[in-house]
Amino acid sequence: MITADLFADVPCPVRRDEPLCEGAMVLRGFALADGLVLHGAINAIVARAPFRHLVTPGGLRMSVGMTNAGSLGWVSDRRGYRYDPIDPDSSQPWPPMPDVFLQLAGAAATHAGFDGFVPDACLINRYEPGTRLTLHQDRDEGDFGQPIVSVSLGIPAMFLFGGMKRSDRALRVPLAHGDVVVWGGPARLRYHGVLPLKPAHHDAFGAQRINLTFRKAG
Ligand code: MD6
Ligand code: FE
Repeated sequence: MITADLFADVPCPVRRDEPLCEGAMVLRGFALADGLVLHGAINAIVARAPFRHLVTPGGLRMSVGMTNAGSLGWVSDRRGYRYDPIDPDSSQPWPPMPDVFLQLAGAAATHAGFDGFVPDACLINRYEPGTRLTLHQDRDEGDFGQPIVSVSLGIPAMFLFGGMKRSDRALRVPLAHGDVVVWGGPARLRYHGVLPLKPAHHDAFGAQRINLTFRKAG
């Protein structure tokens, strides 16, 4: 196949859909065209609600830096995990969800077959080289009928996509700048995580990976 050989070592020349399982799909390059606008919007959010390292209910400091935009923000402390309308660091509401976030999340969900997705929470994760996210389920949201849309920006990461039990074997899914994962239906409660990031550099984002996860939390 001439075409396969021609593009064999080009990472992601175009947008392309990659099903992971029923209910979960990687939309390669779906956010690429919005990269610069997203970068500016993230910087404006972080100026008001800086990244912080949350503590798990068990007392461990998370290596991923986190902040939020939208009417609800995901937080963790010794009391547990929850969605809170107020940033506990500033005692102010989280910065509002930028239009570009809402548009992108809605379009990605529709593309993957989940129409009418209107997120009220965007968790913003910052990974530096060496940072990881252990296997977990996303189960603090009110309605598991709503999908999650996850946008990867900056340096690449290896995403772990497991099963319904923590001990189930996990697929390894490389995620690059501009990739979007949409996740819902029968896949909504699958375990997942991120392997420790390898050192790398991205022209706009530097030595970090930023992940936006959009949820309907309330
Ligand atoms: C990350 N993502 O990619 C972490 N959760 O940095 C998540 O934890 C996640 O990508 C639910 C659905 C999609 C995700
Ligand atoms: Fe998650």
